[in-house]
Amino acid sequence: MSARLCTSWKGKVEVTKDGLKLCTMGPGKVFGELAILYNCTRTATVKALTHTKLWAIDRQCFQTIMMKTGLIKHAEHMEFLRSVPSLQELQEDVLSKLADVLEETHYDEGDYIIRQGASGDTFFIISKGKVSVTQQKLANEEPVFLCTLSRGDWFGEQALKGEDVRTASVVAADDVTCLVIDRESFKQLIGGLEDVNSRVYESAEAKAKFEAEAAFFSSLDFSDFQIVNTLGVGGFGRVELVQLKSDESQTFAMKILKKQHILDTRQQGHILSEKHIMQETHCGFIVRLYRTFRDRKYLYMLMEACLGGELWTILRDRGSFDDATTRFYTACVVEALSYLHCRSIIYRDLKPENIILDQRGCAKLVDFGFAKKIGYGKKTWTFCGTPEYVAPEIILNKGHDISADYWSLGILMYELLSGSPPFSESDPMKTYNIILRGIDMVEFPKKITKNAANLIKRLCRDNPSERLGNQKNGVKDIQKHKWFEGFNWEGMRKGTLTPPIIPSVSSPLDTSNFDCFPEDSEDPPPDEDSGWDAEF
Ligand code: 6JR
Repeated sequence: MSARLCTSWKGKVEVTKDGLKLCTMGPGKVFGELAILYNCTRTATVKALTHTKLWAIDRQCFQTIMMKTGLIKHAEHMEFLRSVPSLQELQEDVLSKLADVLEETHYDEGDYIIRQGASGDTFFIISKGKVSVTQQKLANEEPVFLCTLSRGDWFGEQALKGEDVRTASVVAADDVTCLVIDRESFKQLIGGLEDVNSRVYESAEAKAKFEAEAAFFSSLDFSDFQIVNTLGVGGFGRVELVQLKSDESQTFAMKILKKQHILDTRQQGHILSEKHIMQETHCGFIVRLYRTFRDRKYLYMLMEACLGGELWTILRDRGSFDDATTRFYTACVVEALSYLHCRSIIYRDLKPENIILDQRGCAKLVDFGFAKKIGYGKKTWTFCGTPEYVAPEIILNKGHDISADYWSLGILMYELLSGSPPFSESDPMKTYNIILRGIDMVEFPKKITKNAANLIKRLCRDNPSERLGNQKNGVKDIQKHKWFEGFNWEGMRKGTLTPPIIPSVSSPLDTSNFDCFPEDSEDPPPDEDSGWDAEF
């Protein structure tokens, strides 16, 4: 007789093996499954103790049902996976593989799904319920709550990306179902996804600070500010130094953009991306964007005021910088680029005009009009940047990625050390021509030291994959270069290193480090309410 799986609904049976009694079973218990599941001979003997009635399913039937449930589960998982925002980029066949390898796991409220400090080999996607993420700074300290995650969210990638160690604890906040994926499948199927790959977490302290700050700024109204003076003027509009009426010592830079001008120059996409990128960016070497406002004529960006002035102005006044001064500013930019690149953001507009000093003399990147978030290992094709700073692959329209910023970093170093960029001609076409001839055709002035020249040449390689910063060790290769030997990176990050130029800034209202601009006498631009800026 072919093997059958049985469940009794009346009576009692006894299980024995080699003459030894193993157990007795009453109504509702299932037996006979092992031979069916594993296609082996019966592992024990089952004997009726009383008059017994059973339900029985034969192997064929059992397997058909199991297969059907398997297919149904697979289809369910597919449908769910398709709905997960971070997995949108995955092809159907990859999703199907994922649905094959994942395992569904259930947790009750209070269960630890992940413990901070443990080593980890799995990645989780929540299909039901909520989890809370907490973190302890020290083993005996109270854990700090970080966030709640729910259906469609995922976690556990950090241990698979880096050190193997769980960076936080994850606890089920109610009945939770997770789809669990092992390290190998994660690496092959998910690890390369933009969302998963570019997620970087802030520490609990930083998070708390930025949340409080965000709450403060969102409580303010446009009319809470008044203009102090003008910091800059361009075709786009103006940058004004503004102060809080309620606390005049609190000043900010308010960038005011004419909506009609944005539309005329088709910059809508760039402006929205600038807002989104800057608003998420919390780096000491990048100007902060606190919040935005808009009305019918203008968009407003409320930013950190950096009253030390533009690096461009200082360079213009001094002609060039010595090695140590250039090293400090270059290091600030390296920090900023490394912050952005970790998050898959290319900056694309490096030049002295876009670097400003705060009152301490620390350099920060400003103007994110060309910044773009790109997928891991992806390229982009928009031609942008300033001719003198544009990398050859952009000119040749070959597609570019974060390595284009390292090219510009080399150009920046050269310009700061010598006073003008290495490739510079009266018209952009000529500039592009000499860029394509390469850095080895440039004669370096004497004041650029051997080590500096070496670093510039290793940043400005024609082939993007040969550029320092874009190799296996990333930005570390730049930080370890001979030209930076002995530089106090940690002091610069913490702000304990004294900057080479300390600007004179007498108060939060002092705009003397900026050129003078006439008051706004232009006619106001027309209203623009096509609505493209709804998310601004
Ligand atoms: N931070 C998982 C969710 C956070 C969060 C902050 C941190 C670390 P894992 O928790 O992957 O396991 O997926 O390490 O494999 O705000 N998660 N929110 N981790 N780490 C983790 C993430 C998920 C636990 C978070 C997380 C930090 C801050 C400063 C070091 C230093």
